[in-house]
Amino acid sequence: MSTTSIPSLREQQHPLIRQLADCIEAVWHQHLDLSPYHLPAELGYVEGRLEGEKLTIENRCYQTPQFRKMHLELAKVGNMLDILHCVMFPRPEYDLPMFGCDLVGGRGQISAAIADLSPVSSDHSLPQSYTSALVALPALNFSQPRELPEWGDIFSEFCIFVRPSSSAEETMFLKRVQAFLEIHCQNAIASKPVSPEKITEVIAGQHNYCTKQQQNDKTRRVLEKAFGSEWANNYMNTVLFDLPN
Ligand code: BLA
Repeated sequence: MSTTSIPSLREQQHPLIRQLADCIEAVWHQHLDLSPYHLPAELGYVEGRLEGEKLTIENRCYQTPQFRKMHLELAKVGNMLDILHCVMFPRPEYDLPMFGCDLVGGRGQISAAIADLSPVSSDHSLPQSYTSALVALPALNFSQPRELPEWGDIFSEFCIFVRPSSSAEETMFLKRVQAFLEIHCQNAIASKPVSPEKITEVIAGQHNYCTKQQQNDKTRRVLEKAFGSEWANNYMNTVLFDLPN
């Protein structure tokens, strides 16, 4: 284990992952009032081994008045697997959706690109201000859409889950994530705290989101193989998808 991270993983990642990481941080810095968020000790930068290859994980984490945790993670397994994972967890006092994004690639090709603003209300609808902004975005056509797994009922009708098949499609994905983030940040800073009853509903919605994401066996398997099942379980439950209080 090491606490230094030079050179940054970012320079070694697939170009789309690098561009998306830069884009996410640029939008965050531009719109939000960021403070550091401290991850559990020893989990900011981690190294393990997966099938003889080195697995490196690099985390960046912030918080703001509206978000209790904004997590951007880059991971790399030798030359086999490049991963970007990002989740913005709103404070439950605000009725805001969950922004989530995952990019998984290897050997020059991104196999999975997913991004969404996922609802947390009990009727599975987004706040009206989000819906009106999202329906106004142009419809996108990707040549290789992917099927969501069973636990994917948490995602909204605006979710994009594709295998980008050209650099034009990679750019289309990048621009759509940027639009999601801008809509999200603008709505978040304009939002007002909600009633105690609504807070209870938001917590339940975030709880459901995290519990479903913890069922992603593909993520779990990568982490288990490199670090063991206990470590993987702890990492998924405390860093990737910790439950709100
Ligand atoms: C898929 N996630 C995957 C896959 C891998 C990982 C290897 C399979 C890729 C493929 O099928 O082409 C691995 N993802 C990781 C690892 C980390 C990670 C190791 O983030 C972290 C260290 N996952 C998320 C978030 C979303 C998400 C925030 O972390 C969505 C907002 C979704 N990832 C997601 C989905 C799949 C996936 C839906 C496809 C799962 C399936 O097909 O069963």
